[in-house]
Amino acid sequence: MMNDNAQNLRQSDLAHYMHPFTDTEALGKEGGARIITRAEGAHIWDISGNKILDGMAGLWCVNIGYGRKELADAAARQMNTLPYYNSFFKTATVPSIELAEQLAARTPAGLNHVFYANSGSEANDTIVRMVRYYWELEGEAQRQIIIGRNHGYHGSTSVTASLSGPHMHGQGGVPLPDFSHIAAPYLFGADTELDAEAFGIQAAQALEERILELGADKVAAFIGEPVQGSGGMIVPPASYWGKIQRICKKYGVLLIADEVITGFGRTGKWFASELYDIKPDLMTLAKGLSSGYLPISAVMVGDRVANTIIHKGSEFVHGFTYSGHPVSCAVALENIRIIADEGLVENAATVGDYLQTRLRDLKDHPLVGEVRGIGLLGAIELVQSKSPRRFFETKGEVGTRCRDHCFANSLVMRAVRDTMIISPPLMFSKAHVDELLEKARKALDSTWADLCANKIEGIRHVQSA
Ligand code: PXG
Repeated sequence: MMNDNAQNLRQSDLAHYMHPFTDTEALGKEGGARIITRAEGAHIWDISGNKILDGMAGLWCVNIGYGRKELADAAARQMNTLPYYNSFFKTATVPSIELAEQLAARTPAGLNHVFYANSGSEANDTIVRMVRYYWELEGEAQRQIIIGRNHGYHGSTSVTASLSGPHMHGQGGVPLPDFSHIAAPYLFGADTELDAEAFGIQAAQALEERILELGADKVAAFIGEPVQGSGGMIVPPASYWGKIQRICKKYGVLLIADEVITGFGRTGKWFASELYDIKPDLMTLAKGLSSGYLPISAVMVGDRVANTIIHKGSEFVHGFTYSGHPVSCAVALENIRIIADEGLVENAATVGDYLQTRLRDLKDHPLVGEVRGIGLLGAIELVQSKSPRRFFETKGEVGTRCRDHCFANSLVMRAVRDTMIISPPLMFSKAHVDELLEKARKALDSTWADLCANKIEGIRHVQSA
């Protein structure tokens, strides 16, 4: 009965449902989607009853873990009181005001205003309009260009895909004009003799070079994720952000920290901007803001931009029907309460340290070129050869195979090219880390066995262990 149902659902899914970032034809050939039916804590269950450890917290978002009834209750209470009202036309709702106050208090100093949206993409789209409007009001309307980075990810609307790195370009008329990209501070991927400190400075210097190339009077802003997430978990050297900040200041360029992944405890601090001492003019929040229980995002607007827009501007012609949705705001408030009351940020720091230590145990594995991470963000980069360092030419095949082995071992780990990514719920315990590492090693062993048996398409095994 259950299996018939699963089969029918899979067929219906293939017939009607276009998934994001999915090759639907290939999915059909593989037998269709894995259907997830329930979740509790750090585990999810599929329709066949398999219990799977979620090493990705959904899509980097379920920070408090699954199954928290308090959030369902907060949503139900708000739905029964006021399911919807907007914040256009001089109105507001109680939860949207309370959440704005909370966010202004919790985010780094100077970020005192909030503009709500419903996704990270909408928030970053909002930022692009806001930044350009700011420069118009400041009498420098020619400052249009926003500089992002290779491997950056800021969303998939036309504007935010343009902000994102070149891996997001090439389809559907993207990139739009007036976006520029510099290299990421990706030490392991770079062909360099520099140490981390010097490399960080050099990577940041690329921003100054680009600003000068474009003309400082044309550059509106620089955007970066403090730690790049879906581009392959790129943790910058300690020297990087300080230098970036100095360059932005020197040329008056606005600094945008996209904390969609790193916000709300992921790195062991409430916000990664604290970790790297970044003082952004604007900050993007989504995902962990509601732990993914409902869609909501927020732009934190620093005093410099807010003062101009509020005092020099008139109406900012921008907003969404669901900006500041009261139910999403009520859920976000309860989520933030849980993160604070249950010490989940501190837990992310402590269990995160344990995760980083245990990850290093994998360095002896013949496939593992590097492990890296911070807090409850981890990455295992797979290479064809450790020394000399050689990456797989078929970028992604080996990672995908490893991810499939993870699933078969009841573990969700995401593959970015050939880097395996870990971003679990912040309520993860050391026992969860142990479970994850045990399953990850098995998946690595199975991937290695496939490689040695030349079972991965396009790759001939040439490495000696
Ligand atoms: N900024 C960052 C840093 C993100 O990681 C967005 C903005 C866009 O948010 P929305 O809510 O519009 O998706 C993201 C989203 C993946 C994956 O496969 C990552 C994201 C989204 C979907 C998939 O790693 N990050």
